[in-house]
Amino acid sequence: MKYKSLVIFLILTFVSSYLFAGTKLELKDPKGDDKGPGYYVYPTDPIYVAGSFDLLKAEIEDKGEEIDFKITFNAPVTFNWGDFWDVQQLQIYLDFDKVEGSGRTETIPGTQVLVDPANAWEKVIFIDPHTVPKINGEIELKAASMKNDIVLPSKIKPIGKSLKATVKKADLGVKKNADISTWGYGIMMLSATGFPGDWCVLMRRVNEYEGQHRFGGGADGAGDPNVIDLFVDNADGSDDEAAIQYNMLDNWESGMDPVDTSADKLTVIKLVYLK
Ligand SMILES: [Ca+2]
Ligand SMILES: [Ca+2]
Ligand SMILES: [Ca+2]
Repeated sequence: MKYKSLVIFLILTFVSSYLFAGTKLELKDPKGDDKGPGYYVYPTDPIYVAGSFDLLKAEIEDKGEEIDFKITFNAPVTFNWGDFWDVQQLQIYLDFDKVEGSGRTETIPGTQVLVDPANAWEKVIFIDPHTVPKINGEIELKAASMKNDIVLPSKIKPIGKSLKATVKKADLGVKKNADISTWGYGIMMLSATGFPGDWCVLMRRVNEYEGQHRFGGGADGAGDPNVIDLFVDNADGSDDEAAIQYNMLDNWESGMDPVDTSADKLTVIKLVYLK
């Protein structure tokens, strides 16, 4: 009898710590809104294949000790020049508690957006094709004040038109039985570069005019968002979400000088909550 209750106790303990393991979330995004605030254009070099920055779907799965994030866009991942893959950089901002003012509102330097204080984030997952020492060096140099809240995946696998990142819950500082369906998600597509601006953590900038390796449609200063696509609203992928994104990313002002930021005003984004 004693043995039997011990077994039951162990089973219940096991079940409760994995209560939410297996939870799967799916976010969708409309096709063709890979234009930031609606008017950005890709760089001219053919390495920036049409659709490479067009987010379509995010599948998030609780695996118990880890969480998988599979992000799908509208062109296959390519492998011509990067340490791992070529052009995409993804940032996934997580709001664990949905408490106004709890967490950070500034984003990784060079992203050039702010997060609504009602959606203030606790951790950001950084998915970039450079080596871990290079990424950590950039974070140390340019984002030291938030380095403890920037989490690198333990594994990233390119699959067709997707990047699948595996992140340890321990690295996010959350319990094994955290309910991922209550979190807020700010999933953004940027472009990676090994030669970023002085203040940018490996992301490619948007300028006034597009160039071989610069997006166009923004400003030569630093006030314009360097975000090309993101999931918004309830992320059901309906066409109206393109307009919501364009409005959300459009509220910026910028001077002409990328170093003198006194005339800049960053736009404010909201995260996606499925519950
Ligand atoms: Ca899209
Ligand atoms: Ca928060
Ligand atoms: Ca979008």
